[in-house]
Amino acid sequence: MKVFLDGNLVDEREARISVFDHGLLYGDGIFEGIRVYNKCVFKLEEHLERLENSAKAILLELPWSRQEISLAVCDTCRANNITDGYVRLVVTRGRGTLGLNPYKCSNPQLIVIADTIQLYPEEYYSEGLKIITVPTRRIGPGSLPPTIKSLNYLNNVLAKIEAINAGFMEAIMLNDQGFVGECTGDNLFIVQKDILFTPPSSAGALLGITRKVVLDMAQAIEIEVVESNLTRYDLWVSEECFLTGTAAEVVPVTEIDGRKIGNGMPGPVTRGFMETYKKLAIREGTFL
Ligand code: PXG
Repeated sequence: MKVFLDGNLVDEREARISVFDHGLLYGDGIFEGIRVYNKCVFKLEEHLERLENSAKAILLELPWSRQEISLAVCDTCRANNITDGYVRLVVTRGRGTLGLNPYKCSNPQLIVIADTIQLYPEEYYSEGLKIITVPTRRIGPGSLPPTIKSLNYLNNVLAKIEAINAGFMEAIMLNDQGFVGECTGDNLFIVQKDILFTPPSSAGALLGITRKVVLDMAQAIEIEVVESNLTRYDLWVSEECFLTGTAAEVVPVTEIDGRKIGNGMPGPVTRGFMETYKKLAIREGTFL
């Protein structure tokens, strides 16, 4: 496999990063996960815009133009013959000294990995996921804005471990106020009385690209959308629930904390979004 590193496409075995890179030493960096459908990169501009915002928020000056990064993504996909796959774009703070000071770092590193994607088992989409709330709370916006897609995922990793150890695939993370934030790598939606609800970023949600696609689809079909604080109770008594993410796309949830959601099967609103999303994903995108 060829990966893009430091301006070149190199064999993955030759792709080396300094042990003094603060991306490794302190998780000081940012990333994006992007899908390729049918030789087209889905929502590339949106991902690059979010990357730029993440960089700005952590005072990391990107030494590459958006066009250069875009080219690196497309070149890496082409070099690996990716027609359908997943692109992991990572920007690290670069090589520095021991100690947190990012101003001692130079040469941020741009890494692009383009691979095929391991999709979730089909039964999750037909039967729905069973998920639970876990003890680990989402880091509050006052500590780390959830809108920054940073390389610090330990908070989410701990929550994921708790879910897996309890026999579940995915975890709901609450914020310090006890409101629903999101899942470990997906945003969360519920449907109640024909209204679509999702937590705002102030509650701890990443502003997901897939979340935005769903919000736009809802607007197009005139489903009312409310971004508001949600409690576990709101989830338990919801008629429908689903998760969104670049890898998962739109995945139904049919059980939360042992409570059946709706009739225990994916509901009509969720199924509508799943279908429309699939159609959009293969129709739109930046051609490789
Ligand atoms: N919340 C979090 C915390 C995420 O990391 C999403 C929501 C969904 O956002 P998008 O923009 O994908 O609709 C994410 C998504 C990876 C990886 O390994 C990426 C994510 C999550 C887990 C793993 O590339 N990002």
